[in-house]
Amino acid sequence: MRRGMWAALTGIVAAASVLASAELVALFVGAESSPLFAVGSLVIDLAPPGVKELTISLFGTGDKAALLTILAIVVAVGAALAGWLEYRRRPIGTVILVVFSAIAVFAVTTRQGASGISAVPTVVGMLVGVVVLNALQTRLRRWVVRADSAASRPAARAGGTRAIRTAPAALERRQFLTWVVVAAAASAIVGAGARVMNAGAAVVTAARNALVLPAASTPAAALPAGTELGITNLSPVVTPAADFYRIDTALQVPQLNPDTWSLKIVGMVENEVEISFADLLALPLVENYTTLTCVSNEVGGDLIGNALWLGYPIRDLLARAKPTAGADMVLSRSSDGFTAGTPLEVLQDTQRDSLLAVGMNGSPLPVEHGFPVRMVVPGLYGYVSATKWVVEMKVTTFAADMGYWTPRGWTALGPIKTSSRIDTPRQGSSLSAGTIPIAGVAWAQHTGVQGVEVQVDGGDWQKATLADAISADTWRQWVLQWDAPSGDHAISVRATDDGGYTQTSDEAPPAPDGSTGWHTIKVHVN
Ligand SMILES: Nc1nc2c(c(=O)[nH]1)N[C@H]1C(S)=C(S)[C@@H](COP(=O)(O)O)O[C@H]1N2
Ligand SMILES: [Mo]
Repeated sequence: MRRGMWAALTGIVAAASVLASAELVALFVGAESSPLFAVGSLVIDLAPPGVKELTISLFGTGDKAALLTILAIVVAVGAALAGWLEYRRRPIGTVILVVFSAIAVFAVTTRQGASGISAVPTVVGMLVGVVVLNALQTRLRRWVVRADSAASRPAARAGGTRAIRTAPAALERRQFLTWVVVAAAASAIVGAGARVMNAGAAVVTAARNALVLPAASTPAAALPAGTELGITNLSPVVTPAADFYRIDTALQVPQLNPDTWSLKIVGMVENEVEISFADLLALPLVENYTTLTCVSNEVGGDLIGNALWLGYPIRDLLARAKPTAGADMVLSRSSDGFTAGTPLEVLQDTQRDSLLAVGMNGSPLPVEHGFPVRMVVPGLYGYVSATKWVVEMKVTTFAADMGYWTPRGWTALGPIKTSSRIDTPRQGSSLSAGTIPIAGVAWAQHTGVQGVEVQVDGGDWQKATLADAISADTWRQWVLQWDAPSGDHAISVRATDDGGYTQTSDEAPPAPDGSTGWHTIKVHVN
């Protein structure tokens, strides 16, 4: 009887470890991949109408809590049974655990918007659970074996050695209990912590989904027809948010609730300003296309993307705060501590729409791109300007302060270097002879791209055809129709900006202030 209860306990602790490790992994895969609520939702969806009405009439608005309590009881009873059966006969309990997990996998992967990766937390949880169950059961068996053998030994003969003979049983008992307590405590702490964080993330995702952004009072002009060349494998002129590169130091994407978000402007200002999300949305917002680029982008790399941003001009907020004489930098800070140092004059420039952005391509910012508010500054690399999850702007000086990357080997100022990339054909591709479009993108943010030239096998530079520009703040597509002779070829590209600068052939790595050199690809024409 007592043994049966200990065995049942191993099942409950194993189930707790399944849920705890699934919650932990869900922190990284996404809160919606947590099996706990997915199973709850599945039960709600599958419940016949009568049952639903009954629970609502019984528990009223507490119906969700009631459902979760019932679910917890079902899981606990099932787990206890699994532990007990595993003890009676291996591996029945393990099989039950796997079946329960499979139901949870079904629940998470059939949710709306789920993908295969949504199964990962539950599968990891299941594996941990199997290991925990078997480890605890092994300990329990050892204890039982020792205890039984001690009990079967005739007490009379043992005499003085009896204490020594029973010692192993006590030792095994203590070991078993230690394992149970450690596994249970670890599951409780890790599980509760991760659950709180996942619940927070789910709240933020729900707030984002419910958010309807106001229309811009100064909308962007409609995209000119000629900005898109329509060539296969050429990057679209506007990058969908889902394909937009992502760079940040956040191990875990910060989850900021727009209801409690605020931005403070502090430091060398006459008036400190604090603005809430609602205040921000009530201001006249502007829209513009800006191409973001990461300083770490290698020649030919893909750490660049163009989007339509909706936001409030930072210069107008700074005007309220009134920076004092001598200030030359704004140190913006994100909720997770990242900072960027941006020249004050760039943010105050009336010719440049530096935004406190709330929208990306017509939707609220995706959480991983800075929800609810980020900075977007045309012409500067992201590390000195594009703070996501921004919560503070400190007006200061370059002499007094440094952005996150400056003491780590990157320059304090980060204007984007004029550059260009070949998107098609791909490096190393094998093509059939004939006319082949060589096409790509070129950028010189806030200066503008004047021309793009292509060179084949070190020959003359040939002028590519440029797509229409959206603005000087965005990249531009280009194409050259190439009569491809058979053989091996090297193709290079270079851009010239509106300042008259033509890309240098000198190759420089990204550190400390951005890569240079021509993007060159090799192809084979049959
Ligand atoms: N909070 C925060 N914001 C950040 C960063 C970061 O690490 N943390 N990285 C910056 C860098 S280096 C770049 S290139 C851009 C990238 O923005 P994206 O991820 O939306 O493309 O964000 C900038 N903003
Ligand atoms: Mo970056």
